[in-house]
Amino acid sequence: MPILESDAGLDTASLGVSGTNLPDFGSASYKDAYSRINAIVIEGEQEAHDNYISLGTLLPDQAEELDRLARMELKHMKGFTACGKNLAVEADMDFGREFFSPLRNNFQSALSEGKVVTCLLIQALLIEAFAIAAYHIYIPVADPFARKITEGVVKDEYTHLNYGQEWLKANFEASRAELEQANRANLPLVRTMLDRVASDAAVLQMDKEDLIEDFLIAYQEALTHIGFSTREIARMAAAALV
Ligand code: PL3
Ligand code: FE2
Ligand code: FE2
Repeated sequence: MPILESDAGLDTASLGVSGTNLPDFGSASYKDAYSRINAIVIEGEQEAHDNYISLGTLLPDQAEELDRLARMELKHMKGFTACGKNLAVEADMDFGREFFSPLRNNFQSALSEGKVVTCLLIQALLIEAFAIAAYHIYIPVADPFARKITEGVVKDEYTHLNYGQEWLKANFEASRAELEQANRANLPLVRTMLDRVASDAAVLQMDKEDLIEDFLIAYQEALTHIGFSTREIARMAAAALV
């Protein structure tokens, strides 16, 4: 597929006439949207690394395992950095940092209070479910280089979600009240993040409703596994509607 220099407002990505179903990865509008999405992903992977290291300070007996998870996140970050370079896109890292600031602030205050349950809900459930949804929806519309990288990454993200859900399952009764509270405080932030990324994601041919659906499936499956009932999960999901 030829990658053409496009005129503003008339690029093949938005018209979907590139000859295949894939976007025009070289168009100005694709690269502009990618500069923000790529930054979100790079920042998200970097913060995920930092968060797993921080969790190791709250769970010293788990520090080795958490260190292993953290190292995977650095590998992801490097992979997605390469994806941007491959498309000659410069990631807008100021945007990426700002995008994550509400969740980052909540994680940091939970960390300073030693609230391991809240930290796990934010990083291992919400952020990982968000990443799993985003990467799933991205893979079929990614350029071949990024598709290969993202396919490798998404497998790891299940490992991370799984880590959080197993710990919370093993400590369910003691964690239940804090989980509900942390969900109420943080699920609306994820909803806002999805809303904010929707227009750029659309340029990458990623559909917002698909993202929400995939996110809710991953998140609700995790809550089920941890031990919540269907009714409790419905009540928790409703926190995102307010
Ligand atoms: C945890 O391991 C990583 C956290 C990253 C969060 C990713 C959010 C993604 C937002 C929408 C992105 C589309 C995917 C495009 C990939 C270049
Ligand atoms: Fe990751
Ligand atoms: Fe992860």
